[in-house]
Amino acid sequence: MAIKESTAPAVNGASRQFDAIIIGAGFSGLYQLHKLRDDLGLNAVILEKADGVGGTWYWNRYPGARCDSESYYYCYSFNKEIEQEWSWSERYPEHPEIRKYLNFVADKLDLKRDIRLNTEVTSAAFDDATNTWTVRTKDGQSLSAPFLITAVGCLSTANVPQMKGLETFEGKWYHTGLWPHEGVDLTGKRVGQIGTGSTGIQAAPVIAEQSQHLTVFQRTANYSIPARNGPVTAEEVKHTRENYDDIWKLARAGTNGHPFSISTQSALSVSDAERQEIYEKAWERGGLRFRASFSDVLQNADANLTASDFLRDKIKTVVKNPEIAEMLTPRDHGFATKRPPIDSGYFETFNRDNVLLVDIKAEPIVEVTPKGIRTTRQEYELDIIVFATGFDALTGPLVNLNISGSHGAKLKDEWAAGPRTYLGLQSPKFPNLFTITGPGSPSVLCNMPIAIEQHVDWITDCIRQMRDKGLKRIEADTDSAEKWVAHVNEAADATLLPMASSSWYLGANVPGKPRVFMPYAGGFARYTAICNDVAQSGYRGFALS
Ligand code: NA7
Repeated sequence: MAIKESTAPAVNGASRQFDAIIIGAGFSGLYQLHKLRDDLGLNAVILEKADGVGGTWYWNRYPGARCDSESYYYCYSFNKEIEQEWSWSERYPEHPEIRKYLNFVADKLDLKRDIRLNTEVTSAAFDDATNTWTVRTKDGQSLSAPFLITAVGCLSTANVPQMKGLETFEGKWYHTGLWPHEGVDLTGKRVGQIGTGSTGIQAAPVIAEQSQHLTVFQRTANYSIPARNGPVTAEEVKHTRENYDDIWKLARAGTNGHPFSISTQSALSVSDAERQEIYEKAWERGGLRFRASFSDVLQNADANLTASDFLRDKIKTVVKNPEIAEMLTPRDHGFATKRPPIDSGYFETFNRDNVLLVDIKAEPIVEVTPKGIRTTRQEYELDIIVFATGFDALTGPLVNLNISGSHGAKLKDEWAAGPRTYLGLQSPKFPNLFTITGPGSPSVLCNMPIAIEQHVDWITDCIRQMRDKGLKRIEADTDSAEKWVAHVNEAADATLLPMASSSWYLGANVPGKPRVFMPYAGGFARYTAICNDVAQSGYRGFALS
């Protein structure tokens, strides 16, 4: 089947009234449209700002952009045919392949006729009298539906730091999450990269190879585990296809939606030699599974220290210059208390002659100049600045939709002190609005497609039950949301996650953002059981009418 990245506007282009409006055509929106339209028979539409499907993967096209979940489980599990027909080429899929996959799914399920591309939502308002959402778009459309579902992703609002003098820069600058589709020719260029999170760690080795010179401006040193990327063999594809039922069962039973179990033994219960051997094996295997080497890496500070020390030592063995190795060694937070990156030659990059590391805690950036970046120590001349500075995560994409709910309540105001949701699925005062992978759900702590499918299935079932019972309105109780927020905090506090002071899980990367731990850290399986229980109880904690 020929797969195109973009399609013409949807067939239902003239309609204004729907049963459900979905915002966003990434993993979440596509599956939600399929469920509502093809399972429930609803008249549903996706509104998508971009000119193609893909969501996060439509926008993130920076050099080296690929998924950190392994391809065989970074995909949908709901359709056997898709599972059996699609094959991934690499252990970690690169961004074009993920877009190709999502286009394949959209074509296979004939979703594109109900997707309005190039349609940016500028506001959404709820009318209490009619229990209807009205959504307005940049191109002047006004569409309404009883249900509004956001499928806008967690990492879709770029965080571009307000740097003095940026407008005077004579070269070009780019944010990794808004990378030009035609690519950027880095040949012969002096590139400055700001940011060493998962994105920066993926991008630096590729930029270093393509450019004349790379200067990495590092604010916080990071841990990273080798991805050990490589081609997927025909035998692996066969094995995966034959075992998908077990793979999904395992993924859903776990903490992070990955099809591997976290070890049940404590890092402190084994001898030093045994522990070293286990970490070595995990290091050689590569990938996020390293985190699962012991049961308490994220629960016990002493256990965490063993993993952190192991990874710190690895930096020393890879990076030849001891001073640079020390600059690259994280000292302020424990391994995996921030989202752990995985890499393909990140630390090795600093052994190259054309790469320079600048510690901007030791020499803070003062300003961007016409010629480059000036720190307190010197000016670095650059042709291109790459902001790998992350996102206004989880809340940014929702707040930016300009949503007003019951009696004009604004989401922006309601969440001014941090997101207040019940199960990460709904927020009080916003009836009939569902937020796929919203704050307060496992979302970014999870392999995303698994988290997305669980939310979409729950939402679809809820709408089905409302329809069957003739109910028109569902709204989370304030009390349930307060209790849920307290539980989200309690779940985070049972881990070491809140201890990383510069983590985007806490909103710490965006100046002025309230410091609240946003995703649900209690584990995917536990979360699913809570959601199922709420549904089975007749939607305890929600007001239905
Ligand atoms: P992250 O993980 O938020 O990383 C952003 C990086 O940019 C990080 O090193 C930040 O340092 C740095 N940063 C942010 N703002 C500034 C300013 N103003 N000056 C200097 N440095 C700055 O974003 P990513 O895109 O790498 O990854 C996001 C997620 O996408 C990732 O976790 C995966 O889930 C996929 P800091 O650490 O805050 O000191």
